[in-house]
Amino acid sequence: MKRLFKNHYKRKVEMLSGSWKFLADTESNGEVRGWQNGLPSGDTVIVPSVWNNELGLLNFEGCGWYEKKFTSEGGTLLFEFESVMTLATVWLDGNKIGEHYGAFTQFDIIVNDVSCGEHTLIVRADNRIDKKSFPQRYTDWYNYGGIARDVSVSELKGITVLSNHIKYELSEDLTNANVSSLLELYNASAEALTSCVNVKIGDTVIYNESVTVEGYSKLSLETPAVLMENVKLWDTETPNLYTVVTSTETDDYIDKIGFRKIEAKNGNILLNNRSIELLGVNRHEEHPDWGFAFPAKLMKKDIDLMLDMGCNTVRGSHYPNSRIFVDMLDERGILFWSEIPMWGCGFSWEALQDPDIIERGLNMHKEMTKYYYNHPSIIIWGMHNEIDTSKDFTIPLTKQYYEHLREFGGNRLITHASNHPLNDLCMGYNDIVCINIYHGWYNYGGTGSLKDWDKFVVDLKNYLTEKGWFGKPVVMSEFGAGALAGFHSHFDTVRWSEEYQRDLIEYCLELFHKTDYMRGTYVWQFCNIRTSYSMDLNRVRYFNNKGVLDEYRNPKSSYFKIKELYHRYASEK
Ligand code: ADA
Repeated sequence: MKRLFKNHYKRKVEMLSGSWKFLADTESNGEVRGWQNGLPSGDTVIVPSVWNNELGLLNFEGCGWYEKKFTSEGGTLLFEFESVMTLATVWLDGNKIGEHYGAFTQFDIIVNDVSCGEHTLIVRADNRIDKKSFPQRYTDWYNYGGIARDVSVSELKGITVLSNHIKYELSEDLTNANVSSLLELYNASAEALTSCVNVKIGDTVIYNESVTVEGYSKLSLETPAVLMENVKLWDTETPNLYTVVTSTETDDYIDKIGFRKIEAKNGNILLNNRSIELLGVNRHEEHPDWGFAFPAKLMKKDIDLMLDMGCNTVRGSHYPNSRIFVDMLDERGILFWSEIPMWGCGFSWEALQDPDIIERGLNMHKEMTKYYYNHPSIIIWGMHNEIDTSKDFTIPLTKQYYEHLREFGGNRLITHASNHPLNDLCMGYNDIVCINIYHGWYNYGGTGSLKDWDKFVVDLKNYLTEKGWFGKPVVMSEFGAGALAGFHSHFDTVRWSEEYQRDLIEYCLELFHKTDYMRGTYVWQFCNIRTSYSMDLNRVRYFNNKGVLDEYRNPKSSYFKIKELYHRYASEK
């Protein structure tokens, strides 16, 4: 898998990115026709990519078949898929080796006893939407299909390291850390084996023991806690990272961690015991030319733009982002909010009570915490976004997700983005309260004017007080307005003008910044995005035009206003 740094020195990893054969299954019967054994024909495409960018396939919803030939010494192979949209089925030399649901989380497949020589890997990516889909049909982003992030194949030898979560607790004064390691090992040979397993963080060895693993089996193991003294903290100004090398006699796994503490306390968000105001934007990892197959160099550009604007945080709305993007945030000291694509009004009341859907959401949380655990930049886990949290039946699923993230998600703040701020029943399961509201753009029973915000900040305080939740830090996780880049007006009431958007965002930011119980803002949104055709209403050009940059990253007037304000707020510290 592609990271910002080398992941393995001992393990032989081959990236399968590059040219693949592709065939759209317009009759949805490729399997009956035996395509799992090899595609009868096809075009050459470059993976990662989404097929919608190929001419003629913009609106294609169905199965896209991909074929890649590779050679290997054989033995035990590990296939890693960072993102296949949305239901993936995988065959190796005609044998089905795995299936995975969910467009934005990684999945891995281990195959034993593979022969030496040339092999055919077939992936069927199915982006059709049904009643159980995440997200559902009604969604405010585009339903792309394809292999959108990297694929790799590795040869596993002996006892191997599948993952290593570094758990730590910092001392009160944040100088020392009690560190342990949650290891997942796999024995890639048929017989039981014993190997020395060594875990090193920076120069400190925290584990070095002999471990036995049964043949072709996994072993989870938590190492005893070790005290690391005088640790260098990870912070926004000084994003100190430590390299973690986990090795066995035949394998290794390299990752990065940072030591930091995040807390919600007395109405404040504390990073390393210091109160911070979150100055952020919502960002989709999307581009009109590449869809969700987002190039790394554009990730860097987006980060440069966010820093220029004065952001110290970004919300990965509305799904886990590429690992390499989160690596970049780790390196540059930008705080990240990561969530699963359980998006809003698309989920009907019936869907929210469907055990399969609830389970699917839980599974996505499991995958998110599994793969993203070590990233210090992730300070917030988002459970869901704008589902109907005013109903009793949403409480148990929220509780379940909260408990999972609390137990397995490390030191992070847990929340959901609520568009029911004045009758939400789930905020008890929030470390911070996060609100999505669009006064001044959509009309929520108010006047549709900016002045509705003044009443709102009073009403919200009253509601939270009445429910006993006042004192949890409040973050305004979405607000904004559409603007067509280049459309200007002398009149500040002309919707879709850059001025209307700029003035609305300025009004909101100034109000929220001076509201003592609010501790952060995420403007909706970083840049315009292509959206689904089911969102006709208000979606001129079939884009969500609320970006402060257009989809090609050209700034609108609001970009400069945010830059002025965020830099001012940061200097007031
Ligand atoms: C919601 C949602 C966003 C986007 C936004 C809008 O709050 O969470 O994904 O759709 O509204 O632009 O209306």
